[in-house]
Amino acid sequence: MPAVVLVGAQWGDEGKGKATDLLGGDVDYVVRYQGGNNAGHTVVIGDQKYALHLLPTGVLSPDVVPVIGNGVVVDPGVLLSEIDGLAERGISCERLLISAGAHLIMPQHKAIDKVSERFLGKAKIGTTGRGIGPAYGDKIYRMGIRVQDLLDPGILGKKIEAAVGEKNQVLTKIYNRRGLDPAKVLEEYLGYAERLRPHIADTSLVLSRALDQGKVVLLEGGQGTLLDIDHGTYPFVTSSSPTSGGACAGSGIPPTRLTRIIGILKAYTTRVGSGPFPTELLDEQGEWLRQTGGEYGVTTGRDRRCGWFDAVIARYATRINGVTDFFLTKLDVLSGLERIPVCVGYDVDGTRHDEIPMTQTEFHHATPVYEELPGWQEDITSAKTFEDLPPNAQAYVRALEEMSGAPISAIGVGPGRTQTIQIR
Ligand code: 2SA
Ligand code: GDP
Ligand code: MG
Repeated sequence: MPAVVLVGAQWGDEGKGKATDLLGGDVDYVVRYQGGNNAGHTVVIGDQKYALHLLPTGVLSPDVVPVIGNGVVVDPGVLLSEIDGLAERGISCERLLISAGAHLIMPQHKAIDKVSERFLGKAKIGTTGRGIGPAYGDKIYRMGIRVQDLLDPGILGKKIEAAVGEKNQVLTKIYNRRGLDPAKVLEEYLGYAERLRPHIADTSLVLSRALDQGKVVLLEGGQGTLLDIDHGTYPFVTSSSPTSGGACAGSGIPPTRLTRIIGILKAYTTRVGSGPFPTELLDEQGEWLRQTGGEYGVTTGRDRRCGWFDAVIARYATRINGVTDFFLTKLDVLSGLERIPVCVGYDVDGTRHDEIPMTQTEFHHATPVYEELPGWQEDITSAKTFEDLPPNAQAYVRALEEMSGAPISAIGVGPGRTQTIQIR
């Protein structure tokens, strides 16, 4: 009765969308358990490219039930446009289930996300501006409005009145912005309620029963380990728990039912938004990785910061998530390099660190200690087996596996559904 978690091992954009899609044929439910439409998960099927934000990637597999779990923050307007966009391309979201316990992103959350980032100036987080942090803030502050509130117009009206009233104080008095009209917000959300009603469910119960019946549930993480609110590079993180622990809290599936934790690991490192990034390349090498790897934000279009593989981070991801195996992605992007530096530890003010330093001050001071591995020149995008890879590419994979502390079970050699080598 397996429940499998798929988690980003770095700062997100490791290729989780493709990995989820790849497993789609063998799973019955795909569940988003945290985050919201800050995520951008790309899936390439034949000549069609899909960028999913709030919908679980499983929506692209006709026999999968896609589920938005209680840990997600839902922007209903965005969700409906995503559903409509897929419908225009012949993909039905009729099976979609949305947890009654998930929280709603409200217009005030988006307004505050944008204005507070401007207020922070140079110290900004570099958020996606989708209202994620403020929505989770209200959840923790017990002022949130949930999907189930859409089912009761009386309650919804009262909650919107209170929440918009409070945030109008913040918007007008602190940020000197115009407030929102609660009546208009209510009207807008009542419209969403009509369309979303058939999808709202007690998803934790549905998933528990499915597991009892021997169904396979895949819990699809957004963002990545280093963006986790607890275990990431705080405050330069997202406001949810992308790590495997978050999969339980955000879906209602208990830890005892998890059977496999797949870490998605890019063959180099990227990050979008502010915050420390020891292996970042600010030179033409970084630009080369960005262009060769197509490293641009799927949600905001921002340039992603790029750097070499960081084994300290990979080991950390193994430990924090309990990774059972890794999918290594984008190995093809590294073809053509003479030598490939890999970060094996940090120098922090003269002291060698083999683990992520305890404090963020130290992490900000970390400079990478590199080992260089020999590169390969061949195009590997058509490789079907591990043995098809050039010897140096095989050695690179084996070295990363050794340093990361968990076996690599699949290797991505291109964005396409079929461009994956299964190892075990
Ligand atoms: P937020 O909006 O509050 O979650 O932002 C807080 C930090 O989390 C980062 N973050 C992400 N990092 C990588 N990928 C994400 N999704 C998009 C993508 C990003 C995009 O797939 O490309 O399009 O810009 C994602 N979502 C949030 C964010 O950059 C902040 O550092
Ligand atoms: P996610 O947020 O983890 O789902 O990743 P994104 O979709 O934001 O970014 C990953 C990008 O890499 C997408 O454009 C994918 O199509 C692409 N991709 C995934 N796996 C591979 C791979 O093995 N090789 C190449 N070249 N691209 C890949
Ligand atoms: Mg992404």
